[in-house]
Amino acid sequence: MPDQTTSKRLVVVSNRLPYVLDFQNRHQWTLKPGSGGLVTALLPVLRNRGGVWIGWSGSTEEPPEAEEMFRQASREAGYLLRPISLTQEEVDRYYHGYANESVWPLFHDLQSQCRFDPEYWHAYVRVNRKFAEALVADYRPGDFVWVHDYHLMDVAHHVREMIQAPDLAFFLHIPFPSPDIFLKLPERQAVLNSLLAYDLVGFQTQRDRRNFIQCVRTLARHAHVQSEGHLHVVRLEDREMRVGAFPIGIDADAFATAALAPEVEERVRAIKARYYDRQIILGLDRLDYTKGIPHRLQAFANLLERFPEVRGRIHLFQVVVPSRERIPKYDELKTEIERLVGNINGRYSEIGYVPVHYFFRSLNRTELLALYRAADIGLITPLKDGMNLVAKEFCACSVEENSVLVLSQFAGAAAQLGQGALVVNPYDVEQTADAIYNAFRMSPGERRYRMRRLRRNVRTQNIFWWVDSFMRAAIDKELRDFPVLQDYIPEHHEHR
Ligand code: GDG
Repeated sequence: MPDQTTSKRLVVVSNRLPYVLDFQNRHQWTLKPGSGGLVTALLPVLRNRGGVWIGWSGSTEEPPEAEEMFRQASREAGYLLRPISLTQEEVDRYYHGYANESVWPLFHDLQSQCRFDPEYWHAYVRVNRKFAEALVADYRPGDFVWVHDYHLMDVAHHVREMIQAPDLAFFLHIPFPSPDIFLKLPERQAVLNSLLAYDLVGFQTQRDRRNFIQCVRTLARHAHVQSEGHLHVVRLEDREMRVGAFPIGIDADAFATAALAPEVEERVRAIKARYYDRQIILGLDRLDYTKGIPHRLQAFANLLERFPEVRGRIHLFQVVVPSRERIPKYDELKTEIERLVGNINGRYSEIGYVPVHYFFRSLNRTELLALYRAADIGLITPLKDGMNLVAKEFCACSVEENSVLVLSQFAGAAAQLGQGALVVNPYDVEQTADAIYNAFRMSPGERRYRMRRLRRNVRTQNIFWWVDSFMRAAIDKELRDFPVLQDYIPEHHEHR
C-alpha cells in the first residue's frame, strides 16, 4: 500500500507567500524572498515534495504583470504559488490589527500590549473567508491541506461551509496561552470553535497543547477530551478532531553545509582575526517585544558591572531585524533598545573597546551564517516564543562545536535543547548575567560535550521529521515512533 503521507498533494496556506511583491525603489516590481520562521521552516518541505502554497502576495498594490511573475516563480520553485490580493484596509485590520495587535501579544502572555477592536475581528473573519475561497478553488479531493499560524485560525470553519474536505490540519507557530489569559480574548468562543473545526491542530510544545486542552474543557462543554497515546482526541457532537505537540525543526544539515561554504569561511576568519582575544555573544531577533531584547541588554550591563574582568574581553553583537514597522509599540521598542545600547556603550567603552555592536537591519545569508559560526555564545532570551529557530540554527552552524547556547526557559526550544543549553529566566537579569559569565569561562571539553548534544537534537528532530510526524498524526491517525517529548526545563542555578 502506498504511504499516504507522501502520496498526497500538499496544500500549504499561510498569511504570506515565501516570495512577495516588492516595488524596488518605487521603480521596478520584483519578487523577493520572504523572511521569518515560518518561511525558513516550510521552504525546504515544499522544495522537497512539491505542492501548492497559498498566501498573500505581500503588497496592496499589484502590477498588471503580477500573475505572470508568480507563474514564472512557480516554475522555478517546483511548486505552485497562489497569491491572494488584500486591500490596505484588510491588511490594517486583519494583519496589523487582529493578528498582530490582539492575538500576538495575548498568546505571548503580554496582555498589556493588546488592543482589542471589534472591527479587527470582523476583518479577520472576512479575510479568513477569502483565504478559504482561494483554497476551495484550488482544492482537489485527496489533498492534504495544512493551514499555518495565528492569522488563519478561522479558515477551516469557512471551508466546511463550502465543501467536504476530510484532511484539514492546522499548526500554530506561536504559544497557546493558559485559560486565565485566553479567556480575556473578546472572541474566545469563536476562536476556540474555529480551531475545533480542523481535523488536527498541532502546537509547538506540550505546554501549549495542555493550555489548549484546558481551554477546551473550560469553554466547550459539549466536547469530550480523551488522551490516546501522544495525541488528544476531542469528540464533538458530530465529529472528532485531534490535538498534539509537534516541535518544529530546521534543515540542520543544510545549515551546517552552508556554514562551511568558502565565502562564509572567509568572513568567519576575518571576524576571528579582529576579535582573536575576545569572545563574541550573538543576539539575533526580529524587532519584537516578545524577544526580550531590553532585558538581555540589562543582563549584559549587569555582567559588565559585576564581573569587571570580562570588560575588554567580551562583546555583544545584537542584530535587530526590522519588522511590523507600522505598529506604534514596535517604534517605542526600537527607541528603548537604542537608549539602552547607548547607555551601555557610554558607560563601559574604552579606547579600542565598544561593548555592544548594534545592527538594525536584516543580514544576507552569508553574513547570518558567518555570525552564527563566529559567535562564542548564542544569547537567546525571549520572554516567550513558540519555538525560536535562531537557537536551532545557531547550534546547526556551530560546526566546530565550541560555542555555548544560553537559552530562555520560555522559548519552546527549551523543551528540546534544555539539556545542552544554559537555561535562564530572562526576567532574572542577574541569573542571565551569571549564565553568560559561566559560558565565558566554560572549558573547551564541556562546550564540546554540550554542543554535541544540542547538534544531535537539531539534526534528528529536523524539519523533515517534523513534517513526517505531523502528517502521520493527521493521516494515519496515530503516532508511531513519535518520541515522548520533554516537558521539564532545568534552570541554571550556579553563581548565586
Ligand atoms: C515564528 C515564531 C517559531 C532572522 N534574521 C535574519 C534572518 N532571520 C531568520 C532566522 C530564522 C527566522 O528568521 C526567525 O525565526 P524565529 O523562530 O526565531 O522567530 P519568528 O520569526 O518570530 O517565528 C517562532 C517560528 O515561527 C517557526 O515556527 O519558532 O517562535 O514566533 O529562520 O534565520 N534571516 C536572514 N537575515 C536576517 O537578518 N537571512
